[in-house]
Amino acid sequence: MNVAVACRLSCLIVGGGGHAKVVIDALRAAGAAERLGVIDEDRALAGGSVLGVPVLGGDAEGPAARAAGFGFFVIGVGANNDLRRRLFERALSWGIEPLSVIHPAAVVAPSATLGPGTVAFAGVVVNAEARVGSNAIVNTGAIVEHDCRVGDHVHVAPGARLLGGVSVGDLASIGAGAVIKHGVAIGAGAIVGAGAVVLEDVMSGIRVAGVPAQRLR
Ligand code: JB3
Repeated sequence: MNVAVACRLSCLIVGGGGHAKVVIDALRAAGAAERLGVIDEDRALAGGSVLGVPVLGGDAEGPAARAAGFGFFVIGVGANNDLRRRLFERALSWGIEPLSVIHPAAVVAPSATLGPGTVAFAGVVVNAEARVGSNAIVNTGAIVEHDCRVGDHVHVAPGARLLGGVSVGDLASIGAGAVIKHGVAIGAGAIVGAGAVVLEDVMSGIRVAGVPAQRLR
């Protein structure tokens, strides 16, 4: 696992919007900001910058960025887990490696693991023997408690709390401030609404919201 620590490397951020700004801040706070570049499909951003990081162009620039020495990437798009997955696979095809980013104000237990490309922002706690997959977002202030199993391309939104032993399938989204009760399983691609309190398993692809959480039709 390549973790952005106090070392110097060249990292491409794929997507240059709001989520990318938090990624850039976390990379800088982790002291891994020798050289950063953004690629974004919005032509209006080309030639500009995001928090002072130059926008190199769109995804077509990926191979050229690799040739120019960008050896690592983080997905900077936050809003759409399936787009994040596609961009993650596209960036891998350029021959660059996903970087895991842990903000210094995050607490990740030594026995916990974060997969490649996963980000843990300020105020996050990932507790003992929790496992988070690749290209996941553990967003600001979220808690992933002991023995949790969080899949690939999952978004745990700000302030969400996964209690002990919770499992979350690939591509699922856990909304801001949601609480997932101990041992509950959230299926792949499921969506848990902001502020929901989930007391029972949620099947793959199902949307739930409310206190206690109920299926949304
Ligand atoms: O709620 C929080 C704390 N964060 C949200 C985050 C998780 O999701 C945030 O408030 C936003 O709701 C959202 O952040 P994101 O994904 O950065 O949204 P936005 O600010 O709209 O920026 C998305 C950027 O991705 C835009 O600049 C798009 O042009 C760019 N984009 C879209 N498709 C792409 C692609 N960039 C590349 N390189 N490739 C694409 O295919």
